Amino acid sequence: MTVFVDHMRVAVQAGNGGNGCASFSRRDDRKVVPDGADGGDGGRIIFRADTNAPPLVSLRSRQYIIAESGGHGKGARKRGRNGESTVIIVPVGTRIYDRDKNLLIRQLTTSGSEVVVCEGGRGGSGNSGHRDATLGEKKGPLSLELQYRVPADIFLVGLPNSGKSTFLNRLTRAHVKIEYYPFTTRTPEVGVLSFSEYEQLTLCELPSLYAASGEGRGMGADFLKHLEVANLVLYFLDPQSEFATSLEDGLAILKSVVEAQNSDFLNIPYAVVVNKIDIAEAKASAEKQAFDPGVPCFYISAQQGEGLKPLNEYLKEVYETSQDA
Ligand SMILES: Nc1nc2c(ncn2[C@@H]2O[C@H](COP(=O)(O)OP(=O)(O)OP(=O)(O)O)[C@@H](O)[C@H]2O)c(=O)[nH]1
Ligand SMILES: [Mg+2]
Repeated sequence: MTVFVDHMRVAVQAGNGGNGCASFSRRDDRKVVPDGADGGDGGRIIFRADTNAPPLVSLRSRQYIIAESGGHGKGARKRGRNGESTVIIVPVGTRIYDRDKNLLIRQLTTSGSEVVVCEGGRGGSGNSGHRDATLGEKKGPLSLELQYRVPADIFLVGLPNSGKSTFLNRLTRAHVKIEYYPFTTRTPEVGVLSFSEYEQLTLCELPSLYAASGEGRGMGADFLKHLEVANLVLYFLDPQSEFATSLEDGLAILKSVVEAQNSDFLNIPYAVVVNKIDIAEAKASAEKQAFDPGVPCFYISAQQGEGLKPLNEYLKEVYETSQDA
């Protein structure tokens, strides 16, 4: 299994400018003239996001990335060649920070978007045209922090074994592993829900939470930082869960773990999904409990496909609202 890494440090350095050349040649009329050419510019460092990029962890083997320097100028007005720029392909959802300035340089949110983080050094001037020959500009290292946030619209946050993976697999083309035991999903899992060819929402299942997650147990809470980019959270509950005494208790547990991570996350719009209503006892127990009437709540069976229509319609509305925004 590949390790899921959501931050990485790299140092980059643009290419140095090539030196300008001091050279003289004798013309046919025997006059000596300067003919040294300019040095080429150094290559730039560019980050480009791509949906097919390898995960951030693949940069681990490239922790110091240097672009090519410009060639030195030569006599007879031969300009040095420009250095090749280095393009670093990163996953969509990568944010690039300048570590020394503690500054966000860019958040790459769409495939193909790119940013030049370092311009190459300028080539020095040659002495042709009676200028002074100068050295090329030298570039130093730039220390960067890359952070990755799963680029999803809707996040599934729930109690262990509540059926998040079953739901994700049913609504999207994801093939997430489903087991009868809890904590099967150990890293964020993504699927795309398509309403039509161009109308899509990305769903992301986060590893399960339970009461002790708030005290740092398990790893579920650590992944909650991905909610920074969420438009909607679906809280998943199972009426017969061994991890809560009731549906309300389950929701309270989930919200308190989320709040402990970042209280702003409680302001993200949310809906509650009560799953497994194909089990008679689960359905009966769910019917006895009511949530705050202001909270959209859906009773479904992800396994049997029951109750999915209203939830689908709700998600479509969420999609349409996000397009208007
Ligand atoms: N009866 C019934 N069982 C379900 C339903 N949805 C999921 N299950 C079962 O519940 C178990 C857990 O399902 P998952 O989809 O893996 O649940 P999860 O929330 O992703 O769980 P973890 O990621 O492992 O914490 C599996 O045995 C599923 O087959 C449902 O609607 N009805
Ligand atoms: Mg799962």
